[in-house]
Amino acid sequence: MYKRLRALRQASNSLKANIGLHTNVATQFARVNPTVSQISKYSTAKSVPYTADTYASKVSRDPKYKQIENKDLEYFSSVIPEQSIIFNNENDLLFYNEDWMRKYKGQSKLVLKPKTTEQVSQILKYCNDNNLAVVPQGGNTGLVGGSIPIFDEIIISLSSMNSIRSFDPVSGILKCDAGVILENADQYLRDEGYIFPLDLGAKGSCQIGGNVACNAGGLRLLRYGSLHGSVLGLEVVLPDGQIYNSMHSLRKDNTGYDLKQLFIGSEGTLGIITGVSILCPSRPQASNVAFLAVKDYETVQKVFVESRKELSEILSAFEFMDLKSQQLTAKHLGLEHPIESGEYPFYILIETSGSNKDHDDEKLETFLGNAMENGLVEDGIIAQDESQIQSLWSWRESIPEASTMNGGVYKYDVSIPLKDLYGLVEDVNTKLAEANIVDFEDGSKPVVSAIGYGHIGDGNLHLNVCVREYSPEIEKVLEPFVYEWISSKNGSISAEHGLGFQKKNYIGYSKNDQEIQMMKQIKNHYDPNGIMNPYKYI
Ligand code: FAD
Ligand code: 2HG
Ligand code: ZN
Repeated sequence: MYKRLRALRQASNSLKANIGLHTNVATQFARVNPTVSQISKYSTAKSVPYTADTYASKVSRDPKYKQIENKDLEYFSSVIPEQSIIFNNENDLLFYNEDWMRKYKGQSKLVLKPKTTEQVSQILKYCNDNNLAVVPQGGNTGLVGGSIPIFDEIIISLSSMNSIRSFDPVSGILKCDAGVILENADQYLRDEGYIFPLDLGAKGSCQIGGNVACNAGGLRLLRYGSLHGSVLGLEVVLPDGQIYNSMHSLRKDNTGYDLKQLFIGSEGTLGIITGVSILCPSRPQASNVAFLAVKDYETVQKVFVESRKELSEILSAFEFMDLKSQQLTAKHLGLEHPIESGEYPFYILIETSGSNKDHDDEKLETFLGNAMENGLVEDGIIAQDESQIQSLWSWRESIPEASTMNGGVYKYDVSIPLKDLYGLVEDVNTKLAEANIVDFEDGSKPVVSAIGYGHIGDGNLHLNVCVREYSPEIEKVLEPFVYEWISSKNGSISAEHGLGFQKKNYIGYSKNDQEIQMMKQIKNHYDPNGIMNPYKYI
């Protein structure tokens, strides 16, 4: 059973007193690793329209790109075996053409699944020489329409490049193929006593190469930092077929430009990442998760400040969730909320990770005791074992899926200074109400609700506008309003999901003209024919 905080407060100021317990809901929670088969069942049953049709006024096929001919297929068949090629089979192509949100859909007729870096190189060189546009694809869990084609671009899937290359148990450096699934890499490291320095809800499907390509942030960036810090080297195939090899094992190397950084977050626009060398931390020996209820956003911030002060080196995650996100998740999972005692405006998940259980327990309990005493926390629970820890994380990781359950979702992943962060959700809800399209209950309006949650520890809000159907009218209410709002607070329009197709016209809200010009120069230098993931990014 979870240890309950409120009852402890009523009975005693010491959290060590062992009274007051929630009923055990841990076992009811299913671990959510959205695999391919799980993905579509939560989204709208209707078929997804082609992005080229939905956004016909914004994008048209560039005639400079050649269409696939028989001789191209013959060439690809000479490089990889027939079973690594999907051609003209609509059913088999569907997964690769449609995105996770079922918002974007391309019309590719060809998927290639190379097994080696050399094969990727031969394919890319051929495409470059013949003006064939390509989309690199990992697990296709990206949330900005970057991983699917817009027209007939060839999809190059890394899913068959999925081997661990090496692991050094002294330094903790893992070298692997780009197509290794994140959860598999973490499982491998678990056996070695290490942990992958990134964790996120799509871990069961997303790939390390995809994570690096969009510089994913995830649930523990607060502790382990960004991939810009932990990635030590990359192997990348450039559009002309050259293989850039920097699969280094060095933490420190100050010889010249740090070229690998260019590819971290480049979203498949500069080359195809085929190998990753990454520094992995030791797996924490002791973990705790607490789920807390608080009365307002102001208090979320106060609890964050206090947790950093009191938990300091053992704090490894600090997530916040608003009430509507919790109501949706409960409905989606068909479960009661972990804190069963009532509804509260905001919830917080705090994780500690350390090496000494007694020490960490004591620190967490003192912190929570103080927070209760000071009136910061209304109610809360602490996981009592590993399965409860997993259940509480699972609840948090289910929100992205829950947000799609009514039909669709407009997702915005934004960085905003903490004091203003939740204001965006409030103002978007006001804007939707003014447009008379928001309605949380009776199903009569196209927008269900705007919800907010995210990685408070990183200043990163996830604004999800849950809708019954995607529509240009709703999008017009939201954009550019959301981007203007963020810009007015000096935030970033993408904290972690990237630009993709969704935000390619809006980069100007976060980067100035000179920055955009320099990015274009880099793009033109490495990909002069523009074959890499066109119609996206900038
Ligand atoms: P894909 O979706 O296949 O591709 C993403 C982009 O990278 C595309 O532009 C693609 O062209 C490019 N790409 C993919 N592989 C390569 C490669 N080998 N070389 C070059 N380019 C490549 N993101 C976060 O940052 N934090 C989160 O907490 C988080 N949680 C998520 C939870 C869920 C349930 C879902 C569905 C998504 C979440 N995401 C999160 C978004 C997403 O960024 C991650 O799921 C993941 O990083 C994408 O990896 P992927 O292999 O699926 O890449
Ligand atoms: C998360 O933090 C992911 O759960 C996904 O970044 C957020 O779906 C979203 O908007
Ligand atoms: Zn996130």
